[in-house]
Amino acid sequence: MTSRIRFVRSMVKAAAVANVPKHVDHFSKFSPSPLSMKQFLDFGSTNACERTSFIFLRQELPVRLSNIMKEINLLPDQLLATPSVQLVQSWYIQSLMEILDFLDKSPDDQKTLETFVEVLEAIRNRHNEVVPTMAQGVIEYKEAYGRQDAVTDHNMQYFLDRFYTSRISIRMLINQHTLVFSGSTNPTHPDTIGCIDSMCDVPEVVRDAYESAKLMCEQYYLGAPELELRQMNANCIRQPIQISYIPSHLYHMLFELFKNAMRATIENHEASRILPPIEVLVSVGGEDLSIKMSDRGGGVPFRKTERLFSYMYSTAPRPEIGEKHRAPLAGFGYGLPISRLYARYFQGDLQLYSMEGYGTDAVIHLKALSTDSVERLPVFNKTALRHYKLNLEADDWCVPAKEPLDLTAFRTAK
Ligand code: W6P
Repeated sequence: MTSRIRFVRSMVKAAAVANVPKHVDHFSKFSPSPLSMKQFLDFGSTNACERTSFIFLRQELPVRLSNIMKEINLLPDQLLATPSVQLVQSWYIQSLMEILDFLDKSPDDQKTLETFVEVLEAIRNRHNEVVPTMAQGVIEYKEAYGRQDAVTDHNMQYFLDRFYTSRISIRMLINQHTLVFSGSTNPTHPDTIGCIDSMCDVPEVVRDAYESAKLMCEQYYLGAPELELRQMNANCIRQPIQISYIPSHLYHMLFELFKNAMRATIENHEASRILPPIEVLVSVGGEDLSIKMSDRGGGVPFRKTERLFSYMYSTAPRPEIGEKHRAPLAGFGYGLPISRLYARYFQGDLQLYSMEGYGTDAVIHLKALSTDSVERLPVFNKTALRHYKLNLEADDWCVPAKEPLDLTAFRTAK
């Protein structure tokens, strides 16, 4: 390449990047359009139309990207300026530009549709390392400012919950389009459409996740608690428990919970020979499908349970090579907060009920009906903006004093 061509290309690229804020302003004025499980399934079934999906995504992806890019821009300067966050931001800019390229392309051109799939796959790969990179940004911020105050923790939590939810949703859209329209259907799993299983067998995913966690656990502790699995289908007794869901999301949540439950169980029973089993109950009614996982791992003090979901508290520098042997079951990275986002993404939740001294119940609530399973998405608006603007005010609950109040001063007043 001649230096002149290189120069012209770099000017063209710089001009495109300079235009990005305008596009972000434009697309962030739209609210993201949450899809229901049924809509996801329809995109991939008989009346699947790649053209329709293309036209939807070339608008919806810029909307979702721009909404969250607005919030990235509102991060405190000390965090926004870290190399890690700058890198993540450059990925978002690049990906947005690549999708915007399709706005003036014809949806009737087969070549356009093919290129679109390739571009989406490239975007997905570009963003693979977003979670550890953002975690690195949080580490850099903590090292530079050493602050672990409640306000920073709250703001960080607010942003990262929204940011990671947005990321989950964008990857969901990309996965569905690329899986459904890159040809082959999955012959072994006729009920799957893209990454959704319309007959996801929940107890089966529980057993899969248990077996993987068990293998890891046995490697590091030379043993693992047993699984006791019960199920209750209140609609039709003794029928399998199946819902429309993304098996990989469910597996991710359960695997994380099993790792934590196993570690707690083993570390709480180091002295004795017997390990109490991990009990899992899967129950489905008219509205909810709930999964309760109970361990007898000694529990966590109530005061500390919120921290298990805190990005700020659970961000520690990645394990050194030397202490690698403790890493896999160590947990308490971003596993729990992100698992909770997966549950909430389709209107469910993940909660921990711990009783210090005994053990912990972790409960995943999912929607049993595909009509209730609708994406839960962040939207950038005035309410969101307020969260970033004013949070430096005094708390509206008293701070307990360290020393008891001296009441004698009041008694003398009579
Ligand atoms: C614990 C801590 C924890 C977190 C998540 C799931 C289960 C458990 N058990 O002791």
